Amino acid sequence: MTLKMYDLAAADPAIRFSPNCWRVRMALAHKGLDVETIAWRFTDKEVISFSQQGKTPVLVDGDRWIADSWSIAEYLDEARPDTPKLFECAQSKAHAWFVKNWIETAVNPGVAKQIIVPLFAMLDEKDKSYFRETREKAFGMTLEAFGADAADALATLRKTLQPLRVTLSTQPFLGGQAPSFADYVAFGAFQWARTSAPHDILEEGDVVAAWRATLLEMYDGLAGNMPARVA
Ligand SMILES: N[C@@H](CCC(=O)N[C@@H](CS)C(=O)NCC(=O)O)C(=O)O
Repeated sequence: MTLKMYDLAAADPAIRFSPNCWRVRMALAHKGLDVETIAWRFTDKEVISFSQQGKTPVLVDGDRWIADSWSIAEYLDEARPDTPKLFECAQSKAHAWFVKNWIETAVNPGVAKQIIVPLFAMLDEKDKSYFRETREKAFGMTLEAFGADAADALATLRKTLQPLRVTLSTQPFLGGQAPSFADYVAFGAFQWARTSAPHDILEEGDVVAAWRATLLEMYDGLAGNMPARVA
């Protein structure tokens, strides 16, 4: 039975920008699993109410559902043991857990500054007031005020990426010679930026950009086929 995944979309249903959803799209491709993705909007809460929470990604596998990108990766390795592993062993999973937490606490906040205002403009009209209200409450300021120091935040973000840059200068992937879920977690942040920011967050010649380009091309260009906001 084909897997189904609820995948956050912009007003244009073809634009899928969620970093957490991209982790799972890449993980499914890594495993060679077909998935039907369903464009989901922030305010479509009732559509995924069966999952007892209001966020995507949500994966549906027959009569089972799994929410949360990390839980989905764990589920896929358990439920599809004959497909390539996302976590080769307990130790690589522990390292990927560090990457996830580093991305979420050190990288994503800087990416959010770059994308917040342009992403708002891309959203479906029905999502806009919900997005503005929830994010402004979380930030304690307007979207515009939050994004106002995007240029300074970009310089900081590029410095923050140094551990990734140094690592990828001696090995092609965070997973070593082949990508693991750690790569897809990190890649999600760049795909979020690529679909939503009006500029490239990486400088030309950055080894991180070369790694990103490789991942954009993998799996028949699954991620690269998603239109970028910048050429
Ligand atoms: N820990 C969750 C986070 C999921 C999450 O925050 N999803 C966002 C999209 S990236 C969402 O659906 N937000 C809905 C909302 O804010 O109402 C995961 O890794 O999947």
